[in-house]
Amino acid sequence: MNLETGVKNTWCPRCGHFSILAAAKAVIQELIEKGERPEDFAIASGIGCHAKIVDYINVNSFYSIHGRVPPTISGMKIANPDLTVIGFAGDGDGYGEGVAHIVFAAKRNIDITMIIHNNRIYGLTTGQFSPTTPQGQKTKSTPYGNPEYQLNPIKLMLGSGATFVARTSSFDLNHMKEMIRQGIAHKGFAVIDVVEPCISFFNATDYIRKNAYVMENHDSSDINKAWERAGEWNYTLEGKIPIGIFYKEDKPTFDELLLKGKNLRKS
Ligand SMILES: Cc1ncc(C[n+]2csc(CCOP(=O)(O)OP(=O)(O)O)c2C)c(N)n1
Ligand code: SF4
Repeated sequence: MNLETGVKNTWCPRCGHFSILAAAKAVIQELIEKGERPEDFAIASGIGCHAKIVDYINVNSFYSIHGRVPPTISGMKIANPDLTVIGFAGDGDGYGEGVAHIVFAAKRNIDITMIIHNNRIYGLTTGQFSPTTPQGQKTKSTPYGNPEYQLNPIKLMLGSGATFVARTSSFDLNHMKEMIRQGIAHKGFAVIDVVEPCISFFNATDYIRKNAYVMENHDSSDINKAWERAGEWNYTLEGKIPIGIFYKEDKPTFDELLLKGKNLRKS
């Protein structure tokens, strides 16, 4: 089964979105080779350069509206709980425009996977600062430097109740694939923050390449340790970037509880 769509790719050369596409496609392909059918998957994206990803993967997909990936794929999951649903969002899309949606999807622990293309800038609209743009960064909309403090989405997701919280780097394809594999396998709300460059408007290629490292000896079942590790890097342009699973917990999912409730009402 070939997941190519034949649609012309219009991302800038070396954009981080390419490796996210390669990793996501490889993992979906693996699952199909293990017996899943292409129609067992449904994917959706928000609005931004990242969103074009749904045009480039040949499974059922929906190009949604800005920030609304979590409710879109939540609806898919509730309507057909047998589907594996994966959402793709940008940092502007997921942590800015749609921040309430991602917080509430995490709070509900609905069984969906969100992959965040975190280039720390609004790419499609040509370089305005986003929630994860470091303070002081000069962008098109902050020519004297971003006056706002940047958001740490790992802490946001831990605080919202997400039961699988991971970070990876677009420069480590194998690691990215492993995080996506595990995120999809996780029963509950999984979020994978992919740190990547926007070549045209925030090219942090060298910094990310040089500083991302895989966490070792981290106990991902301990929320306090997860919080501590999340504070090691605060989405600046300084210091090492730990990647891996910060936190993982098994607990009943929203879709399970909702459907159980429905069955109970029927009986
Ligand atoms: C409700 C709404 N507000 C604003 C926009 C304009 N807009 C389109 S894409 C975008 C930013 C996308 O940035 P991001 O989600 O980080 O994705 P990237 O382009 O970097 O991949 C904005 C503000 C819109 N389409 N809809
Ligand atoms: S503008 Fe940035 S995010 Fe958009 S395609 Fe180009 S490099 Fe990628």
